[in-house]
Amino acid sequence: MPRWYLEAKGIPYQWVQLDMEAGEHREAPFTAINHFGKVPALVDDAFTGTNGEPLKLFESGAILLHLAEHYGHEFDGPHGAARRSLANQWLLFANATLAVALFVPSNREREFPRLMTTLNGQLAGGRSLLAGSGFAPEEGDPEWTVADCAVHAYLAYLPVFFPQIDLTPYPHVQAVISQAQANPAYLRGMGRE
Ligand SMILES: N[C@@H](CCC(=O)N[C@@H](CS)C(=O)NCC(=O)O)C(=O)O
Repeated sequence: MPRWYLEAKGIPYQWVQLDMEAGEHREAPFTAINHFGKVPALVDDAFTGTNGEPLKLFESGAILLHLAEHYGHEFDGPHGAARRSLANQWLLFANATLAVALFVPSNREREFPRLMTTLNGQLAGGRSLLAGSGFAPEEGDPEWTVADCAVHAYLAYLPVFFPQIDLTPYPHVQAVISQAQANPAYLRGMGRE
């Protein structure tokens, strides 16, 4: 997700690919960045952490919010505070609610149709999730936001991890998935271009 955002916003970055089959993510030096040994993680040397070293971040949602604030400048405008709160809401929804509904099998049957039906409505007309939240974009506001990045990225995982799931009841979700799959920044973010 963070790599899609970096690509979409044209933010320069250096990508470090770990050999996860060999367990590189569970060893030093990576565990000095994320003690839990999970990806993604970010080192941002434009910011100094509390120990005087470059700022290290883990959790995709925290990384995305950092990028959206400091590089995407999504919260600079007159409604920046509200936009930030909505970004927090959608990132927590993506990582704490949507991901759990998709990837925890015991939750999938109960939660999936309910969440997809509502998301399908929020995505109608190809609008940004912030617009779906009743937040009318103003001139200069980004139309594709960090909230869209996080939620669209999880939706785009669906055909990859669960090709058996029938998405035809959710045409707006299907449209978002097709757009992501044809989006050059998404493909670069997935390392496919
Ligand atoms: N909630 C975390 C999830 C991190 C996570 O579980 N990453 C997986 C890859 S998607 C991982 O590193 N798995 C390897 C492992 O746990 O050893 C986030 O969004 O960053």
